Amino acid sequence: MATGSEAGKPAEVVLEWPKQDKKRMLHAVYRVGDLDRTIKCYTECFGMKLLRKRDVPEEKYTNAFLGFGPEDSNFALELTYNYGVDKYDIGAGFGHFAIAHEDVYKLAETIKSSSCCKITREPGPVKGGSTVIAFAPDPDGYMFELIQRGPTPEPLCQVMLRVGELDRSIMFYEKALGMKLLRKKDVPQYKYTIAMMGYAEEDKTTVLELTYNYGVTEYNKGNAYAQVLTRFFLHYFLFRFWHFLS
Ligand SMILES: N[C@@H](CCC(=O)N[C@@H](CS)C(=O)NCC(=O)O)C(=O)O
Repeated sequence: MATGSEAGKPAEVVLEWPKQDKKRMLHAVYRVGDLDRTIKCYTECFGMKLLRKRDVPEEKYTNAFLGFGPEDSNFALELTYNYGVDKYDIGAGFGHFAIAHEDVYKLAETIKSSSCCKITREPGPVKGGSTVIAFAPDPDGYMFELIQRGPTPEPLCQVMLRVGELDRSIMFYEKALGMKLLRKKDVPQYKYTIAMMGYAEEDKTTVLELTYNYGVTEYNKGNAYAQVLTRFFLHYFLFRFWHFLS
């Protein structure tokens, strides 16, 4: 019988512990060039709330937390503004954040009529499928996918990352972070495969969408984002992990 890393325990037992826990994804942490500009876009266009803000002058940065509900129950975006830095390289490894909305056509109209955001992909069925989506980049260029979906407790529903080796990444998120593979979909006509990874169902919580583009084994990571935080164990142990690309 295979054994796990905890002395003498079978692998099945060692891997059982994450399932007993209330794990969830907490924050995505990334850098922006103008905090007020991003807060205006996320609140006025996307409908998020500014949850809190903290300035750390001794380290010359300010954080702002935004999301659709309180941080103790909802995923949040943790923006970092470094004094004097107004531009970052987002890289190609980051794909998008996704917002679930009951009427993507209406949301896209709200975004188009605002001065702070735009739509770069008009609402309509996803290529190769039927779900209605649209794309709206934020002022720094971080992409937001708008997904038409019924009411959900977590509208901030996906973080999409591109990976160079899908099975290896799936194993990492399963074994190291206790996530489950929720579904996998191959879209051969557009030459990519996606794997949804998370701690609960896709319509109830934020999930990681891993995208593998056929034949692409490496992505430029840029310098704009740092980490996604998850909560492990019942007491708050924040496990910071770097995006696992290849
Ligand atoms: N080559 C794409 C593969 C992933 C992909 O195409 N995803 C779908 C959403 S699941 C998409 O963006 N479709 C574009 C569209 O329907 O216009 C990428 O790396 O972003």
